[in-house]
Amino acid sequence: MNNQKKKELIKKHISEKPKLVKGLPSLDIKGIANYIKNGNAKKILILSGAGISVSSGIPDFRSPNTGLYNNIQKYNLSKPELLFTRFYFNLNQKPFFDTIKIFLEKDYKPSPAHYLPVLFNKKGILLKCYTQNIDNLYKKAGLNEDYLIEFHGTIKNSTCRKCNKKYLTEEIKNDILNNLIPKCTICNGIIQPDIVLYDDDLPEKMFEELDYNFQNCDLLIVMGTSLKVEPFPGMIEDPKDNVPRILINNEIVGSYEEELEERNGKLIEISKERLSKKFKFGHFFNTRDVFVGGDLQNNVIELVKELGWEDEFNNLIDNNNK
Ligand code: CNA
Repeated sequence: MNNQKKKELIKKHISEKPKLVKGLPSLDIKGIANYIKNGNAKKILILSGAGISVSSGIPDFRSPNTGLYNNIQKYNLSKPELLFTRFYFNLNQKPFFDTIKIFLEKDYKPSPAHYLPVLFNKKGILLKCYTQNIDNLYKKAGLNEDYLIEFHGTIKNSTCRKCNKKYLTEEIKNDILNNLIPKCTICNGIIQPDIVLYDDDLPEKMFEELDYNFQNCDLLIVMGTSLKVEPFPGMIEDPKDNVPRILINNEIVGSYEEELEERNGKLIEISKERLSKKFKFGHFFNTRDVFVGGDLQNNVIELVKELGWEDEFNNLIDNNNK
């Protein structure tokens, strides 16, 4: 193709900036709120991570200076993720139990972000809420368990690694807080809270309905996650191309550029098709991806205000706290 032809083609593309997807008036909170208010979102999926519980008092993993990964340097691991592998747990349980103490030290309260799916469910527009969090705060906010998938397990329950006897973590909490490894009353095996470790298989149940939900959702809300732990990074690629996606987070993650940069120089290949499904914030061809930076709790409250559901939202929180 000669240069003149190329220029003409580029000009044609530029003058034909694609329209935003149906029902989405603008790429911001207002646009998403209008999309919902006008009845376009009846099957909302939420994907969330540790960032939504930071304001409740539980640190996330990867935030610089404050994340839990800052505190585990003392174990001299080549990378902090090792501490949460089954391999390492089998060698040495103490760092694991030390690190999870923080989840048991206080009676943490849900944040506004935990109440968002509760509100959507009340409005009949929540399809499912998938979380990587283990802190049980969605349930404390009153989210119906049928609408919640805790991908990485929950701190609430525990199991003996040897005989599978089930415990409530409340029963072994004092041992953990007193630096003792909790042991089974039946077989003396180690009792571990039901947190999924790297190398563990995720229960089949987690994947039930997953394809269906992602193919049928009409809005994806991602918040408080660095999208570093599979399968979440892959999950954002799954909604149909005409489905708006909003990322409410301190930093941009899961983006086309980030992915390109990460893969650069590495042997890991990512297909063009997958790459094309990453977030396209700021791109000329972005027709549906909204990034809202800054504190996510303020932005959740802003979204609820834009929806005009503030009173109902506040009542919901007040009633749950009574
Ligand atoms: P992460 O990797 O620590 O990422 C957290 C993300 O949230 C980062 O992108 C932050 O920038 C962002 N963030 C933090 N605070 C705010 C805020 N106030 N406003 C906006 N953005 C914010 O955590 P992920 O969830 O992505 O990683 C998955 C791990 C973390 C899972 O295995 C979890 O079990 C594990 N984890 C869970 C909890 C919990 O249950 N509360 C706490 C710590 C770690």
